Amino acid sequence: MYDTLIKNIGQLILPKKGPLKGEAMKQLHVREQAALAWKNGKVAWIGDTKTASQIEAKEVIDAHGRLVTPGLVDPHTHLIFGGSREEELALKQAGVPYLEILEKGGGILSTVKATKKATEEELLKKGRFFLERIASYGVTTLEAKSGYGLDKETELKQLNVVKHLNEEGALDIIPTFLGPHAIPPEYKSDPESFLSEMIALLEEISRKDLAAFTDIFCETGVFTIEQSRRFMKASQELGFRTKIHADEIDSLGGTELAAEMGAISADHLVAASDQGIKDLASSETVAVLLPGTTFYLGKDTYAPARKMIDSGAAVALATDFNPGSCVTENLQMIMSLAALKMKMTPEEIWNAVTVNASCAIGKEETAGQLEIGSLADLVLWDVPNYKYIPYHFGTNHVNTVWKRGEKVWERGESYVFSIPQPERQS
Ligand code: IZC
Ligand code: ZN
Repeated sequence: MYDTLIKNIGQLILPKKGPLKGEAMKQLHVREQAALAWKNGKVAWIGDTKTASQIEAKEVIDAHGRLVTPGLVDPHTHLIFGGSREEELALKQAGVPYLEILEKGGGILSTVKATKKATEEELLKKGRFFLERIASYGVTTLEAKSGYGLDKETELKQLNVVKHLNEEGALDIIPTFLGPHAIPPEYKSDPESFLSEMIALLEEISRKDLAAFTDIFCETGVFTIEQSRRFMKASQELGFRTKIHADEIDSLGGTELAAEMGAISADHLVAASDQGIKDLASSETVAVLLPGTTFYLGKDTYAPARKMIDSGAAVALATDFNPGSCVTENLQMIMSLAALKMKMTPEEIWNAVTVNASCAIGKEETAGQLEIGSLADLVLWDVPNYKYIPYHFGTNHVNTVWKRGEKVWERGESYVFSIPQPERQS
């Protein structure tokens, strides 16, 4: 006896294990007229709708020809922060660049001030609020960075909040320490000392198991390539795998550095050089692309996803959810931007938000796929096929989300319109 059976699934997406590099990203394993059952939070049976009548389950759900996929994975978010930055919208409209706002003490530094002020309880409440919305968009596993403390107390406060939210168990949240996210004004003339302070925190974070990865913002006016290499080396010596915000605005060579250091992911990469792309393709580093950020910063040049995939790199997609440069929890919107602005195909996009995203956060064994024995993290969508999601943008197509077989979000009874039906061959 299974716990739940979903039958009459029009398309069931069963991605192959990642990392999928280059050409392999074009293959998406789709099973039509399928059914799936789980027990004790794990996928226990996958078959045809025809044979599903032999399956006994406590609960049977009729998908009516709709799409079922693994729960989405969002491998880059800045989930925990105090305050918000809507006042900066007018500056953006006036053409003030993102890095200039930061240089003047706004941007990340304004969120740092608000995060220092917030209590752990306030950050927890706010985190829960965002998590519910993230789940509503079909995400069942995500990464969450610190980086709005820039001091020991507040960085640990952020990481403790992530730990607490993860223990509450609605979604799996993978924590990343992003101490070197900006240079505090009092260290402006001595960034090396600030970096040393952040490096000094690594031992305690490791001992308390508060982060799986470390990350650094390698960018003009923030941290240099040399400083990034120093921080990544120190992280690796303590057993952390590393991530890097690389070549987002200026082409500094962070992509090359990520490959050189064997980073688990290199993120942004809008200004990655041809050499950087080559290096990525021959490395195990996953390129995490964040087209929502390019869109939100009002820029026209997106990360060269086509060049990366055609060169043989593994590409993942993420929201970059944060209060400044990409204020959205909606990974479906990112899928549309990937299609429209980076010319990724629907197959590549689905691999990028499932298996490749799970590889970017070290969860390739448990997240982003549906196999017998894998977690029953899945989404029932109010759409007829997988190509429909990037196509119909800016809205939420989710009907129901399960995490470890438990319903964590559903659209509810308000759903009254008939869904688009897949065309059937007679
Ligand atoms: O708060 O602006 N780019 N970090 C690096 C960010 C954007 C987050 C922010
Ligand atoms: Zn980021």
